Amino acid sequence: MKSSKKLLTALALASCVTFSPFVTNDAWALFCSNNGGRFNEWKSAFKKEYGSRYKKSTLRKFDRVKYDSRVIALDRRNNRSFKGSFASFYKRRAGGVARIARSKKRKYQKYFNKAQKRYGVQPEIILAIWGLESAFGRYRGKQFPILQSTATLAYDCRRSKSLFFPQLLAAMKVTDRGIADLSKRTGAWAGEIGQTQFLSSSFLVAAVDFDGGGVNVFKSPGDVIGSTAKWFKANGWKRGGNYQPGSHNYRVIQRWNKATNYQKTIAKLAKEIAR
Ligand SMILES: [Ca+2]
Repeated sequence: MKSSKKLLTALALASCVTFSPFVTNDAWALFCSNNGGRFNEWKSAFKKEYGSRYKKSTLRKFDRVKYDSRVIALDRRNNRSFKGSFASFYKRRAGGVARIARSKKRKYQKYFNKAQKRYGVQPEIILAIWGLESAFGRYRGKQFPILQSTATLAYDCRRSKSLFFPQLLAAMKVTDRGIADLSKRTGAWAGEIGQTQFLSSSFLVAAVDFDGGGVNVFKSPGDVIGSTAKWFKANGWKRGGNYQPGSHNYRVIQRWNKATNYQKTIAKLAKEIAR
């Protein structure tokens, strides 16, 4: 349990990590490796085993994916954590966010109204997450092709079975359905999608077009707001309910990110935004 907690904490640091009830034993059908030597062999095995689930055009995109050693290096190096006091974490990550959040709330009021009406999720929850994950889309950091990062991590032995293999199946599905071409789109090194940093399995459930023109959680605030709200609804959010620690909705927040300091930060920051 200790190592499992550690990896979740470490991963969470990459940015937000959203976990869906997407557990599968599929990965047992494939081998894994801790270096790139057998990546092409693994890709062939993947296509043989799972290729029938996807269109030929999606499989051609998968064919072009390369083993990304930068991603593995970052995964190995990612030993920082959410440890330390909540107060210092909150100050570092949430300081000054509420003021900007309130101006974003005014600016995108119509989408927040729509999200609240359709999914029952209060604006301040979406704003807290949007601010923490990407400073409302201003922070991008170093970018990596999403399908490539996800495939590399799914092939790597450390977390392939527990986490990234299901993410690869979901990333392929997201691409296959035309929701977003994850062979072209880029994100943080662990394959996160858009301004609230969805993992693929979460995005598959949550993606919604809130402002026309297709789903674009990379650029469109309306789609970021709608999709994030939809994720909360899909994970059991009670319409307009209390979300402080101990409440039902707080347990939904706990599904968004496994790190305690992060969960508490979302609840406290949301309250501060709503004040
Ligand atoms: Ca849109």
